[in-house]
Amino acid sequence: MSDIAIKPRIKAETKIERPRLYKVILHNDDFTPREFVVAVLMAEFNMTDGQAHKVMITADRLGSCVVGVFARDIAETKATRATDAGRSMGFPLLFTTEPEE
Ligand code: NFA
Repeated sequence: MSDIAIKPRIKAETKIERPRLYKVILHNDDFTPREFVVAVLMAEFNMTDGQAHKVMITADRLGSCVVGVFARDIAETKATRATDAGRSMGFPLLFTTEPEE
């Protein structure tokens, strides 16, 4: 008989879920100047003038627009910084985050 003991092992299955991504959403308002919204989008979200214009116009027409999708902490930091940029100028500009489905 063999001296090698074989221990049965049950390997625990560890399901690793990839971290959720978060949308940053730009909300329309009646006061923030269009060009200011575009400037904030370019500065905080590294958009070109053309990309920023499209997002700004979409939010203006529909009420809101997804600006981009990021890891949670990055989405929250960008939304906060962009909202604060408006507030610092007295504008009600608002960016929020929400998890992707
Ligand atoms: N609705 C604003 C205006 O006409 C522009 C705006 C667009 C503000 C998108 C906020 C978001 N001055």
